[in-house]
Amino acid sequence: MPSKLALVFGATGQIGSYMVDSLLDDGFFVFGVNRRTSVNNTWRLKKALANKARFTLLNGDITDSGSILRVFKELSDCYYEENGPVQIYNFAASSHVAVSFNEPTSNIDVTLKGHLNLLEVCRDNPYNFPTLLFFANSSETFGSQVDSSGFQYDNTLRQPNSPYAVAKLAAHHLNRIYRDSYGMQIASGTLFNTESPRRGETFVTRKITKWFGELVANRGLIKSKLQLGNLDACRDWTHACDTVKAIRLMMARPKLEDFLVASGQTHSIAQLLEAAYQTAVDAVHIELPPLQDCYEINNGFLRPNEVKYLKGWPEKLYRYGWKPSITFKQLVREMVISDIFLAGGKDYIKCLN
Ligand code: G4F
Repeated sequence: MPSKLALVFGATGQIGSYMVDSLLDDGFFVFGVNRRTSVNNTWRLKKALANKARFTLLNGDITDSGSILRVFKELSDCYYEENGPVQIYNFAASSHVAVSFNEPTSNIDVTLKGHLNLLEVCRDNPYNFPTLLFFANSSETFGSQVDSSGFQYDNTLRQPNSPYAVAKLAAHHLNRIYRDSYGMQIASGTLFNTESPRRGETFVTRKITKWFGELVANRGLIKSKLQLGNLDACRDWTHACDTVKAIRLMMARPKLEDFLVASGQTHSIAQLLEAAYQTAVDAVHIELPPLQDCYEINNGFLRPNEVKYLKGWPEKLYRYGWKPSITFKQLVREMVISDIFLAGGKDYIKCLN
């Protein structure tokens, strides 16, 4: 008889894949949902896919209710009442903020209407198994709002600055409405920026660490400069493993509620750039060019409207004993070293401790 059941939408993405790993480590029987694409996008699930006994990757699309229903049917065949409610995680989104300005309709279709489809299927679940639902909300929903203390709190006003953030905020409110109206168990976790070596290459952290990885593999010779946008914006970065621990903790509460996942610290993109550069310099035994020769500002990476400053205070998580285990410096180091390896520059690394 299988153990506890979990269903992860967005399983092939960064946080989704770490969530799958965490649930499998904890003995869950996990279904991941993957939207069919012409290119293989399952590299983050290498470990999970090797666990044929307890991990199944299903094709499905959150924008299509029929496909969600078919996933629920598969799940119902493995459901045993004594194992408790099925845990459902929704990480599926079109998560690139800048892209949402150019493709607002498709962003809202996936991020908002996709989640609404899931809420509706959970509400009228024809297979009757009880569910605990997690929604990955975003700190982008705060827009430019910051408390006078310099933090965003659970109750800080949310005033989105992008189509993506509008979609996330509307879905966040739908969660509250479905919880209050139908007694559904739903947690909406406002995630501040979440990073790791599995981060997509177009987000600023990974874009920077990948570029330094390639610089090292190229023995310090610059092929073309790193192109960046706004270096003054500040972000609150947490390692994806810590984010997943926080979400699991909140999903284990007897009554699900909304919460923030943040490190409580903020750094500018310029500080991130400097930290990644210094990490590379310290890690290798070849000479790297001065930082100012490595990058240039490209206005094409500026956004029509920017969120300038994010720093969250995860009050509820602190109360339940969570705090991040990986510092900003350790996170940057892990990403830079991983990217040096990936680019083929491991022979230039001095030592790994
Ligand atoms: O890495 P980013 O693209 O992440 P952003 O926009 O903060 O969004 C991420 O975090 C949100 C949670 O806070 C998630 F909801 C969202 O899905 C995503 O995971 O950009 C970070 C900052 C921005 O201020 C951006 O303007 O970096 C600045 N930036 C400067 N140069 C750049 C670049 N961002 C990108 N992607 N590429 C650049 O070249």
